[in-house]
Amino acid sequence: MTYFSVRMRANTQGRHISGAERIVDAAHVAETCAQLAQRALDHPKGEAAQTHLTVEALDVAAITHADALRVDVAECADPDAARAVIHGLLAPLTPHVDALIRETFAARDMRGAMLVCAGTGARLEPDCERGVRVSHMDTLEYTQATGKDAAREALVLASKVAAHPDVIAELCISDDPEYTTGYVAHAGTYTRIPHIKPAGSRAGARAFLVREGADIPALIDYLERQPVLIRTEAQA
Ligand code: WAQ
Ligand code: MG
Repeated sequence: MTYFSVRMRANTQGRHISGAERIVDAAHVAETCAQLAQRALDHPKGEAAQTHLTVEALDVAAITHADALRVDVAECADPDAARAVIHGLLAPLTPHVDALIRETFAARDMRGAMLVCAGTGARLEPDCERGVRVSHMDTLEYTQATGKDAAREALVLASKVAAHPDVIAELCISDDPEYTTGYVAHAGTYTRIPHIKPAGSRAGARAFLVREGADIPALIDYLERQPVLIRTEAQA
């Protein structure tokens, strides 16, 4: 079967409005284009003035598969409790945990994720303002998705990222001021973290904790370009 990467990005006078992508078979390309085009028009930031759709045939032999992470939910009543949960999960993995958490909460308006070396705490990506943008991933089975489903899309992204042996963990905070559930992915588990930030906060970023000595160009190539289909529990 042929698969296609279908990607949408939309802007209004250069301001990014919306972006989303799927990997689907030929029978679902037209429907997916329609859904993504509609999504750019329905975005809460306003109807996009320009929407770009890309449909790219994938080499089937190049597509790899990975299992979805297990989903767990931490009990957190407020951002202080959330901070303690994040610290508890990440502190065993790097001596630079405090800087990692501080920088992730301080970052604004990045399009991609920070790559942070677990051993040294150094930033590893070539463009630290932009970060590294993960692309070319979806669920193995076709799922119809009309609106934005943040939790589903985040689980797919986190499962692709975690499948690379040089990524030890991920910390994610949505940049939507009203979406206050974030997550930490580590050791096969995606731990949802409610109240990771107060409602109205403009914080929002991702950080990938990377093994010291990793081949960074190879890791970035995997994150940006390797097509990965994620087996979710429903399909197991
Ligand atoms: N690759 C790398 N980093 C990205 C990407 C990407 N494709 N998309 C977004 N980011 C970075 C960027 O810095 C954003 O500011 C930040 O992540 C947050 O992106 O289970 O919606 O799209 O309910 O706002 C978590 C769901 C939702 C938790 C996260 O992220 C749950 C979310 P957003
Ligand atoms: Mg967002």
